[in-house]
Amino acid sequence: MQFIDQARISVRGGRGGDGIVAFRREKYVPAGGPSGGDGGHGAHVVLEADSNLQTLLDFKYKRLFAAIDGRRGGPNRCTGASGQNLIIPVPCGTEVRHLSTGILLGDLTSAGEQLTVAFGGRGGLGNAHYLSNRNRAPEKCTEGRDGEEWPLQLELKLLAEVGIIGLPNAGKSTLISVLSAARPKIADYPFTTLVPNLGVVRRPTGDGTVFADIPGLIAGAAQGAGLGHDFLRHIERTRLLIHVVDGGAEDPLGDLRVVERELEAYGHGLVDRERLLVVNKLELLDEAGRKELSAQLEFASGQKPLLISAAMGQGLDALLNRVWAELGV
Ligand SMILES: Nc1nc2c(ncn2[C@@H]2O[C@H](COP(=O)(O)OP(=O)(O)OP(=O)(O)O)[C@@H](O)[C@H]2O)c(=O)[nH]1
Ligand SMILES: [Mg+2]
Repeated sequence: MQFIDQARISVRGGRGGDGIVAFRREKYVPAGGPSGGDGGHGAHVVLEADSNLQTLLDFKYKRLFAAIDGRRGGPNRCTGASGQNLIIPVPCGTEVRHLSTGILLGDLTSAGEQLTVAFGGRGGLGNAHYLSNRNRAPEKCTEGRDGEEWPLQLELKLLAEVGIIGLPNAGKSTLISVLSAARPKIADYPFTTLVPNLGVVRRPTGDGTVFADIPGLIAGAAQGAGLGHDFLRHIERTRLLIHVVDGGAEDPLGDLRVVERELEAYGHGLVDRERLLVVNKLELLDEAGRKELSAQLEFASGQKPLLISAAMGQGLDALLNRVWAELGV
């Protein structure tokens, strides 16, 4: 499933260094000519597609990117230094638009692809440039030019890598709300969530992974009952599913089976998708109850469930560690 991650940034090329006025002053060289060097050019701002990034998360914090200015010219016709271009890594698939006009400047699709988004200003000319037969001692030089400055809109179509599924009311939306900045509606009645909510969760390596909270599945979802069917299609493209079972429900084991059966009935390889089994609302169970439920679910599903309380924030680190391990990040 897709959603659009957006960021607005400003980019500014470096200013060109000024040219200078200088004259040769050397022993035995009377009336040395003009020797003022040119200014260096301002550096460019360049966007580069980087396959290690998946989201535009980092642009929420840093918005202005200015490349460094060129240096002034020096005496003896020395040209000032031109700065190194500022390279900004962006995820593959980022579209770059001019903010106010919406004009598409480029689409960075494959890793390593570059797009120059703000050219640095040219350096000014030193007086050595103005030497002529008429004027043997020019006093003229020019200033460096300003670099370009643009407001940009970055857009990235995100794919959810992790899907959160389960029966209505299991606590899926609560879970995404505590893991990410997403703020979906949460309520104690079924079908609170009508369309998927997406949230970006920061992984240990720094970048984000997109989680999708899918509307509750019910028996018959694969045949079109409830809301889930439309969204089963969306989770086809996730890499990992988190199946949330309500530990406080009357029959958690039965609930697990309902959802498993729907995945199977839907086909398209969904039952074979990597899945983490999570029991939510653990604080509603006492120690003995947790053990018993864990054992039952493990027996039925073949994997040890992770116990969490989304509402109380318990077991979330362990859950995320498992998620990163499964995704190989
Ligand atoms: N006791 C307890 N209640 C929880 C916990 N997590 C969620 N809830 C409650 O469970 C109810 C359902 O939570 P939601 O997050 O809306 O559930 P959902 O799975 O998104 O439900 P649908 O959108 O209807 O499919 C709400 O009243 C939550 O406050 C928990 O860890 N412990
Ligand atoms: Mg919900």
